[in-house]
Amino acid sequence: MRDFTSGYFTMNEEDAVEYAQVQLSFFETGAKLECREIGDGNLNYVFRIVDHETGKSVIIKQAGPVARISDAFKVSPDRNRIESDILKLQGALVKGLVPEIYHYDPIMNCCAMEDLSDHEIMRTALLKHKKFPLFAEHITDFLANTLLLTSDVVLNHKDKKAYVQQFTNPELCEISEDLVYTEPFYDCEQNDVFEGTREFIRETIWNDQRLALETAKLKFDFMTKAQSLLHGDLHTGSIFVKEDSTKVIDPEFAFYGPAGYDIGNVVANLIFAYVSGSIIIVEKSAREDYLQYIETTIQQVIQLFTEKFSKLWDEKCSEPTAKVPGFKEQYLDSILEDTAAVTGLELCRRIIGIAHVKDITSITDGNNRIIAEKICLTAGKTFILERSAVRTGEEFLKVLHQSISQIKGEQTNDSIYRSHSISTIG
Ligand code: SR1
Ligand code: MG
Repeated sequence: MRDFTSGYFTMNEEDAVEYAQVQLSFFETGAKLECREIGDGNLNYVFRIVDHETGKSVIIKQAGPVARISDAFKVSPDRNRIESDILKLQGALVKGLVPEIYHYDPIMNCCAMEDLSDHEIMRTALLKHKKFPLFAEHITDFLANTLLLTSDVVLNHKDKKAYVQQFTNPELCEISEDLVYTEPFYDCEQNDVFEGTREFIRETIWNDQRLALETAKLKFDFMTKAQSLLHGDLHTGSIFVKEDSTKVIDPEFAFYGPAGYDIGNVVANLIFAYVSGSIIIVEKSAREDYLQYIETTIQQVIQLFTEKFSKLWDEKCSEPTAKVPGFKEQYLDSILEDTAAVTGLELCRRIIGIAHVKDITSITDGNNRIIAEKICLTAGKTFILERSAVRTGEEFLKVLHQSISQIKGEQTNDSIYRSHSISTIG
């Protein structure tokens, strides 16, 4: 019998079953449980435990002392507390869009939560070119509510400062400061560059002093702008979807930062799906149909967020100075500028840095992967440098289309690139 109460250890599948039997009052006593470790993220262990007789199931998520992606990342298992706390808070702020937390254990650094196995990870689903027409509606409910209702615009300022303390997350923030804002923008040893793209990265990203200056400014915004309680890692691997439902998971990078960080992550990861689909889908009408869906979704995410945030502000704003005419518009404008910047940062860092996205790495033809990477980097750099000119969904799409045209124009060998797919949308 394992002792779960005297000290932390990382569990295996057998331990997780015993944990569920002993520490959770979720299953019947004596239930025959089966467990599988299903985590495919960079950091944690995720156990799915099922009682096949009753059909009941639960997820136990445990934070290890080092990241799965590399032992070099020593990350405090306290992130599991942050994740449990924020999921409870987000569940109260916006119903039905996050998993329910049943139990948190500060010794074993694990939590038990609702099993969402009837959903699929959004990145995996998008790689199969599935469409989720309600996604933009759901994710903008999540973004507008969580980002506005945790800010000084709505909260009593002492309560907000207590949240800032509760969600101070130095080690996970340091990972983002390094992996998102620093390493991709110089020839850092830890970067993981696809060799065929290296020279383009050197010329376009590493040798650009203006880009270095702008990313430095953005890094200081990330570290100092305690605007909203962020999810902190809202890529399509942190979102579960099915046709009529969206669930945001994995908020262990949560902290108080610039609201545009979460929105920019959503938009950038839709762009990865777009660039990937534009290259991988061979059949013309299927490709056009899928790309049209992603374009509409990007456009809707920006538009619906803007509308919902503005309406919610009118209903919930409690800070008198924030009611001064013009203040809301200026505040929203700055969130959208940050959104454009973070879209650019995420597009660059997933190509250059250590943590990639399958949308791009699963492109097996080397030349096509180089093209996809160059499109992402060109768009990424433009979003960062031109962020003050990007506000609407159309403007986001314009940067994407122009980047595609620019890279397409540079290709000397058209046979490696399905130009007809891009010219219909460029
Ligand atoms: C060491 S963690 C690498 C990346 O995985 C997470 O999901 C975050 O995106 C982080 O940057
Ligand atoms: Mg994660």
